[in-house]
Amino acid sequence: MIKKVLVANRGEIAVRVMRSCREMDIRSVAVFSEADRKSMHVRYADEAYCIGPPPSSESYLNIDRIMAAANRSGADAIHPGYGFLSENADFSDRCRKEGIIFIGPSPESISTMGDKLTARKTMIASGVPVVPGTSEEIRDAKDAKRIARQLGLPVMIKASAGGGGKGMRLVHYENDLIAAVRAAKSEARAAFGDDTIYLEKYINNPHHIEFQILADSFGNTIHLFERECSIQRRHQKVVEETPSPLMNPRIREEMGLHAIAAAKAVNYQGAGTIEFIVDDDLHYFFLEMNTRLQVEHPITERVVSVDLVKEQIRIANGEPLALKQDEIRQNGHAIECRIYAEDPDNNFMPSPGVIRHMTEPLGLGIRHDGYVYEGYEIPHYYDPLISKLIVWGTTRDEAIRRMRRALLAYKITGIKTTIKFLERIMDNTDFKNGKYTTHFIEDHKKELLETERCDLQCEDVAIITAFIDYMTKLKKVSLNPPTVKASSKWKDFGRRKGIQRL
Ligand code: MV4
Repeated sequence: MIKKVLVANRGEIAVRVMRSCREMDIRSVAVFSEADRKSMHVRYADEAYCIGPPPSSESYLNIDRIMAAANRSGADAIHPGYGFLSENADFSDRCRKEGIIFIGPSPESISTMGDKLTARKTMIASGVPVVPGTSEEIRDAKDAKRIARQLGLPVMIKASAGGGGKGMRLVHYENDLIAAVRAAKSEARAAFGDDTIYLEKYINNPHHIEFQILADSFGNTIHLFERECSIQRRHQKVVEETPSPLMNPRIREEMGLHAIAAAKAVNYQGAGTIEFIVDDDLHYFFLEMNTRLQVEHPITERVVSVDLVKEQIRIANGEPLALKQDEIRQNGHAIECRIYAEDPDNNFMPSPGVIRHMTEPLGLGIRHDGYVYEGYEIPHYYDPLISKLIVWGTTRDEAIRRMRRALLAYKITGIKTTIKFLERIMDNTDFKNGKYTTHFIEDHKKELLETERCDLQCEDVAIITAFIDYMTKLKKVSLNPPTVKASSKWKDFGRRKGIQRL
């Protein structure tokens, strides 16, 4: 049985994982870079090890140093969180070889799903619908032309080693195809060391809907319904919700069964996510599988009442799933807003720095997963995610209103954040009506980014007020110089009739 877990991550997700460990009486071990000595995950853990300099390549991505910390601490398992090494097959393999439990899938599952062309072929073989396109790689321009004619333009060129929008190219006209194929190949070679590409028909007005799955080592695989993640900016999710306003019970059940089939096709174990692209007519297609716990997992936890990290740990312990498919229900509605240390008025430039003041939203139906505190300096080396605000309501309308209240109550000063931008999304008519696709942010950029006439933080107001107060008193003092010689401090005070010296 797992007694001690090393969390190979930082920030909010490291704290999130350790919270579940504590509830299970499992000791937690933090690893941290030199830039993260004062990070909350280091304070929260039962013990902590410095694993190197600030750049991730020398710390959170360094497998040798993480394994050394695991061995030194006597941890019997490693939780990778999301990002960093979470979808690295070599890391999962290394844990297996060193006899440390990797709280995640096997290296084989990670590799199969990590190679997008192999994943596509595997899905086709298991009867999971994929986007019309090739199941073999595109070798040259002639190949590309023939296939593009068969599919009909526009088409998407995708890198097999890519994913999450990396190395993608949209082609509208046949004349652009040759150049696009060449560019995509060289870009993929430079970025991933692998220039394998394939073609898919372009899906118009797509919705991004993903299914959460859990699979144990006894062959039990269940799904925990969907998350609607179409509100994105440059392939970075901004708002997620569940249930999806686009879905109906029939399509939900069908997609859930296909999600389970997708996981079974790679003998998946642990928590995972099947990403689908869905068009306006509810045709859905497998896009890729994320073989990790995702940033937006809390909305599923809230609506289905399952602690996904605890389930991951139980599965890693070799225990069977406690829940059966027919015991899982969606209850109410949950929304997550991602709060980033970015400046929406300056093209979402990262805004690292010291948190001067913070007031967190509280009350019924609110969960706040973060890691920053007053006086903490957000380093510039890592992802600028500060926290995730998750709300629950009995209905979608109540959840949106609750999120508005929470965002209005949420104050962070010292750095720029995306809070105001998120408030505007909650106020948007199309969002409120549940009528949106992955083009939402681009389509509503103007309204969402409208600059404030006055953007003062409360410290600025305090400084200005103090200055006005100072100037007012300065005037009074200089216009009415004391006429009576002070005989004592106390008499003088009374004579000045309330005008106090600064
Ligand atoms: C597509 C597509 C349209 N047609 N594939 C982007 C992330 C990666 N997982 C796949 N992506 C897309 N693939 C076909 N055949 C549109 C996107 C896409 C997208 C998908 C999900 C969420 C946001 C997106 C934003 C732009 C493009």
